[in-house]
Amino acid sequence: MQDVQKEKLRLKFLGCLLGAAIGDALGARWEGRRMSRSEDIVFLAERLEQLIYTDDTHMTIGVAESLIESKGFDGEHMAQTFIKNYDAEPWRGYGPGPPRIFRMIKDGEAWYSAANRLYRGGSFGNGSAMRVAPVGLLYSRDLEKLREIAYQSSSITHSHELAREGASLQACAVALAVNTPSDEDIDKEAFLSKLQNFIPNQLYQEKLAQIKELLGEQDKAKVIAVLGNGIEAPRSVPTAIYCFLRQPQSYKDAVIYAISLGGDTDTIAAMAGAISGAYLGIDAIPPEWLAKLENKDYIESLAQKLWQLAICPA
Ligand code: AR6
Ligand code: MG
Repeated sequence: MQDVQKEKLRLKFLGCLLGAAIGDALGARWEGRRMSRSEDIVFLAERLEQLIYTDDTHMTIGVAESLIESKGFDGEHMAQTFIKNYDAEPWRGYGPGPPRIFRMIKDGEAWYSAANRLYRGGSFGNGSAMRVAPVGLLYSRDLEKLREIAYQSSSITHSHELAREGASLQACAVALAVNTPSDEDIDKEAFLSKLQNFIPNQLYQEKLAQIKELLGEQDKAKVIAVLGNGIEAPRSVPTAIYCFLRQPQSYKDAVIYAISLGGDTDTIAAMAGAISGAYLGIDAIPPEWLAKLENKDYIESLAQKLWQLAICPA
């Protein structure tokens, strides 16, 4: 790869992880609300002194740390990284499931089986899709490997098929965004077709078809009714992809629109922000938002190390 190509890729890696963290931190202020006006979200974003992220980013950091330290996926290492991070900052707003799984693993359950004991058939919450962006970045040039690692990283806490497929779909969207040059317009239909070819699950297939139908839709209530804005992976991952595809040329518009839909705003904005940042690169993120992000330098350093690993695998 030429140096100029490598540098463009670096900016995309930074844009993805920082874009996800900012989406999470901005969205967290609106979590659980109904629809909001874009002007109100922008107004609050301008007034906030600091952008404090939640479990979405905390776990994304864990995924990135583990992939970097292990030079690839190591389930035991990733599970222990999640546990270490959770023990240090349990107040980040974790969903109900993961802390229970961390306890089981601490008590001796294997990392690959603990999650099966939660809920019926494992969790289908969006907790494994919200943190999967580093997998999408690192394996963007090998979608079968990406699928396998997305499944496995999901299985640590979310073993239900809908969570595993949701995580792989989000990782694939990040990878396609990374692989599309930012000075090239996104072909929305081609982007959706590639996702449809990638995902075997029927429900996600239907959701991707609905995204296409909704691209010109002005009525947010209809978007929410069809795609959802909830905590379940199938009611949030397709929504995040939609938020990106609606306004692919503006990171700010994609994230603000995601938050304006209400519901699980931090997670949907984090996932939309990850895809948008991966396409447009860090330069598309408003500098005043970047400057206010908690632990920005650390998140940036993780993105940088992931990039180094991606261009020069061990
Ligand atoms: N059956 C019934 N309900 C379920 C099932 C199931 N098989 N699986 C999940 N749920 P959880 P997360 C419901 O606990 O995915 C933070 O706020 C159930 O109500 O695995 O890590 C983040 O910002 C369960 O409590 O947590 C994200 O928004 C819920 O889905 C979110 O939490 C969440 O599943 C991530 O949560
Ligand atoms: Mg959330």
